[in-house]
Amino acid sequence: MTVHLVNPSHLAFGVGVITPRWLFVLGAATPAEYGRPRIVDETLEQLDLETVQAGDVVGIGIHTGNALRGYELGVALRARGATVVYGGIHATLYPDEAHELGGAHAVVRGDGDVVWPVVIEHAVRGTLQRLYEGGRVDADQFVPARWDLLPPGRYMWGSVQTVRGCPKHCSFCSVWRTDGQKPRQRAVDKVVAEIIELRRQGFRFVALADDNFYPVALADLAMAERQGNAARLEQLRSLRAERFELMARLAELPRDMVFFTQITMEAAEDEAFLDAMRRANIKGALVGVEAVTPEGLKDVYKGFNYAGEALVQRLRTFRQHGVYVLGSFIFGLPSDRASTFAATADVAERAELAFAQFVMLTPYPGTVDFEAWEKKVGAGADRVGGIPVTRHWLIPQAQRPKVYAPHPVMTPDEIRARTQGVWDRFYSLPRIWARSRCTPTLRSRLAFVLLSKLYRQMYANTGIATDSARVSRANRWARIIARPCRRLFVARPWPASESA
Ligand code: B12
Ligand code: SF4
Repeated sequence: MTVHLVNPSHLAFGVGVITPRWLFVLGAATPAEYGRPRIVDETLEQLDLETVQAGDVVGIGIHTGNALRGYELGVALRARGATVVYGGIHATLYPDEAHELGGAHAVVRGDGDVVWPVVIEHAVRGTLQRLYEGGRVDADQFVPARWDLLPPGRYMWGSVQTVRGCPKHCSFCSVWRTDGQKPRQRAVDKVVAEIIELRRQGFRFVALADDNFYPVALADLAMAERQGNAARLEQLRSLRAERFELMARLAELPRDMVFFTQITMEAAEDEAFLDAMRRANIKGALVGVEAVTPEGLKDVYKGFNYAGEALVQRLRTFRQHGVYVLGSFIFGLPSDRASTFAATADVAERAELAFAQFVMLTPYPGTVDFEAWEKKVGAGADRVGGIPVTRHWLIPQAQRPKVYAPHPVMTPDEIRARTQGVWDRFYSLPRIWARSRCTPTLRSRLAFVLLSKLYRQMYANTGIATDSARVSRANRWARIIARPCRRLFVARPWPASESA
């Protein structure tokens, strides 16, 4: 019996930017007695069904965007006689769907770290349950990833998690509901050990795959103080101290390591934190800017962000402290108007962002936005090929609409076309070249240009969905530039004896 772990994707690029961490965590959680688990990441290459035999156990991890491909695989693998188990955020939200459409024998909700060995044992003994509750495991039970299972030469960045959970409650995000609002921080030693292991394999770039690297804002401390809540204050201070301890340890690693993470904009007010990030070589951060107007921020319950000129200043603060920002913006909010697009592009440029992504408002299940939308459209939801748009992930990729919620003043096509325009403007070659000045050498400027183009090809998912020629052209492009791009990120592996 072989254990297979499959990350589904309808598009394969041959090379991946970031290692999908769950594959290597569940690989590590697979008991040794079942042999070496087989890892398949379809963002590299599609699964060859022939490699799965009757009696094998296949774990398929799905988020909403790749659920349909996951179900297709599950049905085919079940037909081959394999035992099919689903997990991941989408299976957590819709366990019945995986049974009805994905040929599931079992579904795991929540974290897989502790429950996965139990599921395999039940599968082998023939005592499998329909549903397992993996729950939210404590930070000291997070299983460190098994990086020896990595296919060689395929990824640019490793991924290590330092904290799970986020205390905020943004309306478009499900993380605070699934991972919880209580930050679960991993012990510093365990995080550093994994980073060193990745460096031994030649990874210089590591994504800190956290929901929010900054779980305790200065405003949270001030609030606890104002409320005279000594216990809460103590708890927040200790979480904050652990962050500084982690960053101090990262700072001791060789200077060629580069880290990237996701963080809320409030960190810009915390100069001590930003300085610690710089010392730790955390050179980049995805910051959810979302909207550039106060109305837009209100739309997404992100009132803790800034708008207008204050926003530009906040974002520049990161840069002044040596942290380059990948700004994330959402288009299609009810308060957006035709003028919002150019205004957003202006802010992205004036704020000196290194990278940016412009996503169209997608109601993801498990979010406040999704629930409101589903309730509002009800049984009258538009249908594509008989599938209501409130189950958009079940619509085949090529026919999937790009804009879901009706907008008060713009048509879906207008929102899509204007969003595309902003991507095209931000990632035009002259603009990328000008931005690449933020890097020190010609080699790194070239890396910056290649990465910018790759990022745009992989993530600007705003093209006309039915134009499959365009999609495959973009895909081909990404495949061509992905390999040389990867070479710019890796380094000579450390010998096993070398330590930090
Ligand atoms: C790091 C990250 C990224 C990175 C790296 C992605 C990568 N290659 O790994 C980047 C920045 C590239 C990214 C991009 C995107 N992301 Co992202 N990302 C994350 C983040 C913060 C952490 C993921 C992670 O590595 N966690 C650590 C691992 C160990 O945890 P895990 O994946 O949850 O797996 C555990 C359990 O779920 C379970 N499990 C998982 N699979 C399986 C399978 C089986 C069989 C079993 C038993 C258990 C199991 O066990 C695991 C261990 O406990 C999550 C937030 C989150 N809390 O999940 C969002 C998240 C997954 N991303 C999300 C989104 C929306 C995106 C984008 C679409 C954003 C965009 N608009 O472009 C893209 C899509 C990229 C793609 N095509 O996959 C959403 C997904 C929502 C949804 N309902 O699907 C999340 C949940 C964040 C959010 N705001 O809601 N992302
Ligand atoms: S978008 Fe970011 S800050 Fe908001 S709840 Fe999700 S993880 Fe937290």
